[in-house]
Amino acid sequence: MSESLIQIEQHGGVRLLRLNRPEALNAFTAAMLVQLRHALAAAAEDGATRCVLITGAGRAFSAGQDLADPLVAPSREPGVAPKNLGHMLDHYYIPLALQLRDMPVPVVAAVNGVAAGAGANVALGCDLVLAGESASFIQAFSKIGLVPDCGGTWLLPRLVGRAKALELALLGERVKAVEAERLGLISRVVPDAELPEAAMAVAQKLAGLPTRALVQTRRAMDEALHLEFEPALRREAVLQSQLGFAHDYLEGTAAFMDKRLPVFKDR
Ligand code: LHQ
Repeated sequence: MSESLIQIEQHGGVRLLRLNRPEALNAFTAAMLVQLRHALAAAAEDGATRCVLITGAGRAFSAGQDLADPLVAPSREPGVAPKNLGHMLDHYYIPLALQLRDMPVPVVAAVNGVAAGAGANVALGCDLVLAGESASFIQAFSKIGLVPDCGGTWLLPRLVGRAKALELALLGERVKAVEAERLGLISRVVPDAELPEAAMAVAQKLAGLPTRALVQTRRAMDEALHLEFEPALRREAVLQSQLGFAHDYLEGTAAFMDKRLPVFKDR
């Protein structure tokens, strides 16, 4: 049997997913995207998993779409009909981006090397993005005549503002991890050797926090980006009502009063 394109490990409450085509810098094939979606769905369904951590095998996070994949590679023969790239997005990348946004647990990206094209935007679509010092981010689309996809046009202006977003997307230049952190594109940079441990520590910390509150925070912030101030305040009140009836609020406040560590359960 061929080696799995997504390696899966369980570390307590953390489900680690490792993109695993290192010979092609973990460039996404259709088969790999299907495996990644299955792995995310399995993590979402597993009640013991309270955080997902995504990283890459070898020297890259992901070089984005595999440009040699027959589903997207244009034929060089005259008269052969061009591929409809929108189908690839409709069937693979859009479901993946939505799945990441709707995960019932927080998702962390540990960017261990280059993240290009859709590889960059999969990472940026995670809730927290840690990167090793030698990692980099490339909006590689313009160089091959395409627009940023896998959420890039939505994520980039929100993360870094329109001016920088356009610079990143139009020039398609490599942005090193330290600069990415300075721009607000990612959460944190750590020395390369410390990335696996630092990312796992962050993931374990998230796994110990009240999952439902974390996921509702992601949802509320995404929604608030297109709300006026007062509707955002009212949305917070609705969510707070729901969370206030849940176990984790009782547990969190009880643990504070009792001067002990809380044990959160809600998902
Ligand atoms: C690759 C790739 C790759 C195949 C490296 N494919 N083999 C969605 C839907 C529909 C259509 C199209 O697109 C999309 C979304 C997208 O993601 S579009 C953007 C696709 N990605 C790119 O354009 C990036 C292409 N790769 C690169 O620019 C470079 O490889 C980077 C800057 C990522 C890394 O450069 P180097 O460190 O110099 O490595 P390398 O170029 O030597 O690559 C190592 C190997 O990986 C090499 O294979 P080889 O057999 O020669 O060792 C590359 O061919 C292969 N590889 N990216 N996307």
